[in-house]
Amino acid sequence: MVLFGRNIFLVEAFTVLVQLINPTILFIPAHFVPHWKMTGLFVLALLSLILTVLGLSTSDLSHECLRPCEWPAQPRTCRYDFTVEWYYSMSKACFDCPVNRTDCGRPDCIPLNGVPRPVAVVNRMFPGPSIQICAHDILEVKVTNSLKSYSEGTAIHWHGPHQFGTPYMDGTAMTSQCPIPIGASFTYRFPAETYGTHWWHAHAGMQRADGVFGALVVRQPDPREQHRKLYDRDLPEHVVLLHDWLDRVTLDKFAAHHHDNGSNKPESVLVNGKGRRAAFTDPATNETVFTEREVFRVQQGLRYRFRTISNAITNCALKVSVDGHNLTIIASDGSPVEPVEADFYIIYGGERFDFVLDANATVGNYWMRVKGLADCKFVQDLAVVRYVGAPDTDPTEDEKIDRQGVFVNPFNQEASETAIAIPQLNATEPDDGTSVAQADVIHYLGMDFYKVNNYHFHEPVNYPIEDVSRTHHLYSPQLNHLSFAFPPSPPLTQSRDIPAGEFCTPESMAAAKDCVREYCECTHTIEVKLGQVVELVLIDEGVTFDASHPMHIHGHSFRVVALEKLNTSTSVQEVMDLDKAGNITRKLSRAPLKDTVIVPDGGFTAVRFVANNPGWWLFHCHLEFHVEIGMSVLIRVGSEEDLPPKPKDFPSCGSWSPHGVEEDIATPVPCGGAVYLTPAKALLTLYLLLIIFLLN
Ligand SMILES: [Cu+2]
Repeated sequence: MVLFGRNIFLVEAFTVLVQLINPTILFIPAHFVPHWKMTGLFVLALLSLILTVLGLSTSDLSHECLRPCEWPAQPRTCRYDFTVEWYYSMSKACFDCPVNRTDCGRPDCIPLNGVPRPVAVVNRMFPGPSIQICAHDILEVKVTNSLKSYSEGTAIHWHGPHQFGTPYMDGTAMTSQCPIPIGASFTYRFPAETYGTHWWHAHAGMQRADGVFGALVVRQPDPREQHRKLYDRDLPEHVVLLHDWLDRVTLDKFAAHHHDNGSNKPESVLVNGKGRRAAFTDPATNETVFTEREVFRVQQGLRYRFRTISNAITNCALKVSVDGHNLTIIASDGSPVEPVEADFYIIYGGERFDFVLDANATVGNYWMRVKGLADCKFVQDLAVVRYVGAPDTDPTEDEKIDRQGVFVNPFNQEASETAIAIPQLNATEPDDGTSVAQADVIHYLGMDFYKVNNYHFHEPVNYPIEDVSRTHHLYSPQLNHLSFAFPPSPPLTQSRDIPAGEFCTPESMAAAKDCVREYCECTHTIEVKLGQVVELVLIDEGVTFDASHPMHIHGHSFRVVALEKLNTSTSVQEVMDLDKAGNITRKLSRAPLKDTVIVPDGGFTAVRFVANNPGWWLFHCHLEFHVEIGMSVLIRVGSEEDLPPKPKDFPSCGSWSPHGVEEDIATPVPCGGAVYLTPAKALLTLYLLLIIFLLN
């Protein structure tokens, strides 16, 4: 089997069990393994196979939907159960991990980087279950909220799938649905029509930042896969989730940063939830030991497709490279691009990049370097690319080497021969309606951190921004000088319950307030007509900080038609003037399709999409602290009549205040209490009557 065979289930189950017994014996010939272990392994593998066949496997990579994708497609319904709860890394389930490496693989042990802290997780896994299915499968995920001790609602967003015709399944709390209450469940069900490397994450509170996320890979059958000839293997274990990580719960850091002068920088970077930070001492040898790094195994002579996803939550651009190898970038955010060979690439929060690694080097161990930039510049993580036949040891190359050369997706830097910006990539999907000379509608969206009295963090009388020290200033990341506030009910399902005054535009707010000087907060909404070609020109004025915002759209992919860094700072007016003078060149053919894109600080990014998916779609910065305090806007596509029918008995929620009681519609209870005759009671009565009758 070229991709991976059905026997992956057995192999995978076997591997997990081998790891449980002793990870150090992996890939060691059988005759080196003690006899009792082999017998134990065989029995456990057999048991595991039976459990897998019965659909009771505990591992996400043994799901029946993880299979070579058939052509023509034979869709399956892929069911998952997600239980979201607060848990703990390095918990008692970890016993003597990492001193005893075997203990790190115990059930429910989440070692992370060795630092103990509360984590929000799905099924006590970190990252959460990896969903890997085929295009057109029906994905059905029952999410149960068990976040008891924190009493938070939750929702799971499918980051990448367009939800065309199923907007109710987008999983955005207070936009497409009510948060799932504690103790309740909500079952997402939608056809996986948007192929490629995607992911899922909580879209309620800051749970995503504390661990509620995982991969969602939608593969295509070989004949449909444009770059299929470029690689030999597309393995489920080569899905790579990258992210920054904090030593404490995100809310702690958020509160300290926003209400005081606490840091907003992460303490570490993790690869697939693994990293090294806390040092432990082995009492037997007195040696210092750490938690394990992620290892990716390759066979010399084969070419591998790697799928990387960034769940960065802070202003943390990540630079990815593999020592001794170049990377051939073939897709971003699920959409294929013409292959580009690079030394490294930079990935921002919410983005995905797929690359091919040609395992053509000498058999050995090579660092996969994930180096932090921006607010992550002092942290990095290393994983290992290990060739079959190489020893089970770390590479010897200096951990601090910073790879140079040709790269994709520059960070706050102008495009050049060596710095390939996103619009320089060429989509391989055919052009669409966005290729017209002039979009139907253009919205210029300015962004920066503005010095306004955001009353959530600066009470305007007692501690206004101008009265506290510079280190205590909270600058508001806004879009067109508006901070987004979610309405009291989700607009997709309960627009009639929302007072009209909740929604706003910069123009409607300007009538009441000077939002440049005063803090303005409302449900900022851009309305577009169904079928319109919409262009958003995103301008980062870049005056306050050098932060860059990765902007993510729900419900669509956009074409990135222009991206330019102009200076250390700019203004909306400057970019509008440039445009008016014809000085912004748009790429109108084969512009890359993405759903998340960076806006250079002191520059602009222009994106276009055909508004063909009716709904209310959030468009927002993907940095957790920015979206949390309103760096979002709703894009309403079409009208109420254009929406697909709402699923029956869809949950609702909203504000309430006392205004009388409901009319008493209960059936009057007869004297002595009501007698309700159910079929069972009727049968029993008949039976008793029959006995009495026969006995007489
Ligand atoms: Cu941002």
